[in-house]
Amino acid sequence: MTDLSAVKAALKSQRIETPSWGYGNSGTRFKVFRQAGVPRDPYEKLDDAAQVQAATGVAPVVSLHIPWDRVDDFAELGTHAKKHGLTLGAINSNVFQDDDFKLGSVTNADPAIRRKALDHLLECVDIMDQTGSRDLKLWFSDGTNYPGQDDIRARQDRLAEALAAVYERLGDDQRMLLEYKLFEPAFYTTDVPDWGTSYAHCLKLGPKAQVVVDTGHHAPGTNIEFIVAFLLREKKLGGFDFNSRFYADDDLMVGSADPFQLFRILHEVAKNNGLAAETGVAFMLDQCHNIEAKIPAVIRSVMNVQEATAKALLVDLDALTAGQRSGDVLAANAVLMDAYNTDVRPLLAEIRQEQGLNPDPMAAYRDSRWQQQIVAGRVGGEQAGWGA
Ligand code: PSV
Ligand code: MN
Ligand code: MN
Repeated sequence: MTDLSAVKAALKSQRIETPSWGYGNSGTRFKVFRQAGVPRDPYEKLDDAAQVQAATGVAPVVSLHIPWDRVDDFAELGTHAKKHGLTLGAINSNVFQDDDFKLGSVTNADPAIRRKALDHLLECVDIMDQTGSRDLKLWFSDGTNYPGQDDIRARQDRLAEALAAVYERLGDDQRMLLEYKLFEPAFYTTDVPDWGTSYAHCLKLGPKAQVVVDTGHHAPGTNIEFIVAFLLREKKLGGFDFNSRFYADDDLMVGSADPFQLFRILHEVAKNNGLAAETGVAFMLDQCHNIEAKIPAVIRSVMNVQEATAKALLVDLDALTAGQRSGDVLAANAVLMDAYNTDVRPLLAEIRQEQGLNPDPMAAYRDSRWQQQIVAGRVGGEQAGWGA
């Protein structure tokens, strides 16, 4: 039997981190569709994130991307966040949008370019000191397009050297999260293509280096929940970049294409104590809302993570273990499916009411009339966007 009060407590204490870039304009390489009322600077992105927090109560942390969110005074940005009941979360580094990094950043054959990339990563740690952020998220677009283009092994050596220098610079309460991605923009080799490569580097670096699982960064059919279970067992799961995909790195709303997969992932998290704050698993979104309204899309995404988490928490672990130990394949599978097939929306509505929130976060946002306010008020200036 599951203890409903424990389930409720776990759902109330879960924290879902929203990405600053999810509030800005974005698109594909074919077209960016600009939306009215989109933030013009990082301060306004936080104002929008505050609306998500007001509607859901579980999204008080916002990830930043440097240089997209560069400001003169990060401490002041932190104060602005605090005024809105928010804190600044992971600092996402960016060594993929500078012409110098065409052939790679930290793995580039040219030592001067490697130095430039490393300096950016170290600057991100300086920013973390000012924002109070715990996590530095590292994603490298580094790789090659053609066989023979560069030495695969030498690039690993260069990567290891840069990671060690960043690791050395981290404070006692700071971590680096190494993200992997199968391909894109590199199409032949990628220098951190999979969890195994990320894990091997993190293991060598030490306890402050952990793997981040972006759910859109695998080959189709990859069993992500296996990766999650493995990394949790090794205490190397730093967090998630949640999003959803049909084909490649689609960055769609988490849980939209395959809610069952999201449930399976969160079952491994819940079962292996990954929801406990002290485990340090960061539940971040990494999404772009190209055609849908952005703030409601982030709210919907937070709700999708909550629903999958609620179902995961409802799994009757005693019955599951009994089925597994006795080799009753069908019984064990049925326990999991029973939880997945439970409609948890009334439970989540009840929890929200207990927290003094509107039971329907989408309605809460509509009723706030924030959308009308920003469409009318945010005129002039350059709207922020992916890469702005
Ligand atoms: C790369 O595809 C990635 O997932 C990394 O996390 C980047 O920082 C992010 O997307 C930007 O949207
Ligand atoms: Mn990501
Ligand atoms: Mn991605």
